[in-house]
Amino acid sequence: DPAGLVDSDLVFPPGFFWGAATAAFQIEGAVTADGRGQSIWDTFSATPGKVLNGDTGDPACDHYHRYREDVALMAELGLEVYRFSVSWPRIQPTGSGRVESRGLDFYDRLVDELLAQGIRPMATLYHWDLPQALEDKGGWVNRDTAQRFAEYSSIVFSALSDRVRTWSTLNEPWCSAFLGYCGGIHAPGITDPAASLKAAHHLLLGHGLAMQALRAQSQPDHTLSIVLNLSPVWTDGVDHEHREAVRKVDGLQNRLLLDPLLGRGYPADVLADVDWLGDWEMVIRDGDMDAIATPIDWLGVNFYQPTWVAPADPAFVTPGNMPGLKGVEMLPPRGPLTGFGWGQQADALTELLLWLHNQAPKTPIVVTENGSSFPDRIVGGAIMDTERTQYLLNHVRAVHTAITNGADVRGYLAWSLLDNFEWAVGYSQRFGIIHVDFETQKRTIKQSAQTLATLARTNRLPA
Ligand code: GBH
Repeated sequence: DPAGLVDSDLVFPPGFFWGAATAAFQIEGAVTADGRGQSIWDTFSATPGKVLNGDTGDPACDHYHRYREDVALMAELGLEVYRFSVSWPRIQPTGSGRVESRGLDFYDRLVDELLAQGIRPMATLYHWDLPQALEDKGGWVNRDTAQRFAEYSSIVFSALSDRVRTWSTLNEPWCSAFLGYCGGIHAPGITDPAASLKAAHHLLLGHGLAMQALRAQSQPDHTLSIVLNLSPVWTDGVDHEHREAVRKVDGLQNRLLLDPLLGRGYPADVLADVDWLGDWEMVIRDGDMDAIATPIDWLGVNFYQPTWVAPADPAFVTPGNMPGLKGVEMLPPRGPLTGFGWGQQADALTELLLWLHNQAPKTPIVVTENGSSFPDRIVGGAIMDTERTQYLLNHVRAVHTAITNGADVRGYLAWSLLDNFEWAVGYSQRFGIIHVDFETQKRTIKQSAQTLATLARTNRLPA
C-alpha cells in the first residue's frame, strides 16, 4: 500500500468528528447558585422513593465550578466536539419572563473556555430539566410550555450563537413524554398515558417553534437539529404476530416522533393503536404539523441497545412506558449485558443508521450519545475499563459499517464525558469515560477515554 495504510484499518471520512456529551442536571451541581430556579428533577429527586438511594443533582460533578478542569481534560484527550446542555432554570428561574444573566454568564465562560482549547461546542437547549414553575402549570401537557420553550431558546441563542454554531433543541423528547408522563419513572413522575401523548405533541411543537425562532436569528453556518433516542425493535419470529409486535413498538419508540419531524405527520397505524386512550389528538391545532416539520440541518441519534419484543394476548395492556401499547410483551435485553443490565448488540446501531439514512437520505446524522455503564476498578491509580472500551470499539465499528454502506454519519460522541447523575438510579451507574470520585470530585481518565482519544487523533479504527 503506497500510503502505508494497513488495508484492514477502518478509516473514517475526512472531517468525521469525535467527542463526548453531558447534560446540565447530570453534572453541574450548584443547584441554587447564581439565582438558578428549581427544576422538575430537583423536585423529583427530593421526593422519597423516586431516585435510587435518595441521590439528587447536588453536587453531582460540581462541573459548574470545575468546568475549566473538565475542559482541560477534554483538550488533553484531543476531543474535537463537546456536547453539553443548557439549564433552563438557570436562564429563566421560573421558566418565563425575567432572564438571569448570571446563569447565561456560566455558559458564556464555558463556551469561551472550549473555544480557547480548540473544542467545538455543541449546545442542547433542553435535556429534561424543566423549570418547576412551568410544571406547576401542567408542564409539557400544557400547550403554553411549547411557546415558553421557543422564547427561552431564542434567549440562549441570542447570547451564545456568535460562538456556538451547532445547536439541538430537545434531547430525547420520547423520554420527556413517556418516561415522565406515562411510565412515571422520570420527572415529573406522572402516570397518565393519554396525557403523555399530549406531552409528546407539545414537545414536538416546542421544537418546531424553537426551530422557527432560531432560524429567524441564525446565520448560514449555524446548524439546527433535534436529538432522538431511537432503537431497532427485534423479535424471534417472522409470522404475522411477531411482525405486529415489532410494528407496534417501532411505531411508539421510533416513528411516532420521527415521522412528523420529517413532514409526514403522525403515523396512521400508531394513531389507530392508541385510539382507545381517547381524544388526546384534540391538542393538535392547525399549523402545528407544519411547525414541527421545519427542516432540520442534521439529526442527532442516541443509541444504547436494541429493543426485544414478543407477541402477547391482543387484550394485554403492556405495562411500562409506551402509551396505549397492547398485545406485546417487552423482553429483557440480550447479548452480554452491561453493568446496568443493558444489552450489547452493536449490529443494531448499523441497522438503525442505515434505516435512518433510508428514511431521510438528505439529512446528515450525528451519533450524539452512545455508551455503557460498568463498575470501575481503580488499579494502581489507573482504570482499565476493558468492557466499556470494548463496547465503544464495537459501536464505532458499527458506525463505520453503516458509513461504508452509505449512511451519512458525521460524528460520534461518547456518553458520557464524566460519571454523573444517572437519573432514576442516581450515582449507582457510571457511564463516564472519565471516572469521578463523588467524595473528593477527583477525575481520573479511563482506558475508554484514551481509546476515544486515539480515535480522535487517527480518525481510524485499527484492525
Ligand atoms: C440517555 O437516555 C440520556 O440522554 C442520558 O441523559 C442518559 O444518562 C443516558 O442515556 C444513559 O441512560 O425500557 O422503557 O424502561 C437513554 C434513553 C431510553 C434509556 C429508555 C433507558 C429504558 C426505558 N433511555 N430506556 S424502558
